[in-house]
Amino acid sequence: MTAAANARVGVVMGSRSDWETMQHAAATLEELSVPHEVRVVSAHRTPDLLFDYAEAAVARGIEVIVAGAGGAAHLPGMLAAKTRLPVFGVPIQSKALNGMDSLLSIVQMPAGIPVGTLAIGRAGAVNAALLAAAVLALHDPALAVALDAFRARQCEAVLAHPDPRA
Ligand code: RP5
Repeated sequence: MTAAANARVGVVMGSRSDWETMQHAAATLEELSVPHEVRVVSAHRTPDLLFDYAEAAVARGIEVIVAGAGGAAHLPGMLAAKTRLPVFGVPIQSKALNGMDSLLSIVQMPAGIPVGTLAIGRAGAVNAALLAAAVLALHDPALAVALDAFRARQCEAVLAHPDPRA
């Protein structure tokens, strides 16, 4: 599923240490059978790779980018600056400031270059993947069915256990 050849979603992160959070984005895409790739691309440590990745993404067939970063989290914004593809940013829960640094540096994009910013941590990673799938599902009936089924399963799981003590 993660083969780069037919990837439609690029899941990128600033460091291997972000994988603990970003694995949840990949797992969600996997559950929906969305072809995706996973890459470490650092805005600070590998700036040229960042430019190359963003500039080549459209031609390689990537349709949406999910980008996780922590601290001074430039990665989603810089990717968005270099590609017209939708970019969804996931603030990683940093040790020093609990992810508030990541959140604010991703969400406060000046007008003109948007980054859709999700919640800090696992919830953001899962929801970024779901948003990416929702974008693709606009023109992919099979994926729309899979997304509806995902939501139905989630609904049924809650309704099946109404008593939190049980
Ligand atoms: C950011 O710096 C990464 O996105 C990561 O969240 C943070 C810390 O990276 P490491 O020092 O753990 O590699 O670029």
